[in-house]
Amino acid sequence: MELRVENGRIVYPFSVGFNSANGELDDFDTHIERYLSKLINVFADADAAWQYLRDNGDKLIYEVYEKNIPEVDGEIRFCSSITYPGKIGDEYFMTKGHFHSRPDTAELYYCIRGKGCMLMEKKDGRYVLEQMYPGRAVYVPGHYAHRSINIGDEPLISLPVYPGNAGHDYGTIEDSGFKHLVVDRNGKPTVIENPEYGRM
Ligand code: PAN
Ligand code: ZN
Repeated sequence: MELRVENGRIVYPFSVGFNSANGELDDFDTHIERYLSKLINVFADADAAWQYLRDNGDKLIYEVYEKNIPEVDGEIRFCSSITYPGKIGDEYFMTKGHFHSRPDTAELYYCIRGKGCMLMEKKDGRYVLEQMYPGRAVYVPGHYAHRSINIGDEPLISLPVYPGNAGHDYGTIEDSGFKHLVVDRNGKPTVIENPEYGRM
């Protein structure tokens, strides 16, 4: 259904359908698709990313369906975030990750399908990894960059909810990356230091 917005605010209640099998949001306003060809530098092993492209062609790594909730204080934005299974080298498919432009704003991710983890990392490099699986919610406090990582073999589907005025700061992560990576070591997700940190 159409959102009713007046003076930049939602003025009428609505509900929305969420497909827990494929993550699609009914009547979405925006659909973002992130393909590997545009994410080469997101993965620590760029050579492995190029090799993947040569071997398989381009690949949808993750996608997001959103409603156009006004990005202002007092509103609540939410979306459907779907990260597909796979690896580049030994690094799992994942989202770009970001800080919020208003860095003190928090976020809640409710996991609907799949198996993954949320890497949360502060600017000083301190990090926390939380598991994501159906029925589990992850609270991301302010000042933590966050990225969802699919460590399973089916789509990782979650419903992130965050303050309307949070905004997205992608530049900080684009410039230096996360200090930590989650990689497959003998079939087990393992956190390592990012050898490319600071020189992405
Ligand atoms: C989420 C993310 C979504 C996609 O809605 O935006 O999972 O990840 P990237 O934004 O890192 O590409 C969120 O954290 N919003 O604030
Ligand atoms: Zn966020």
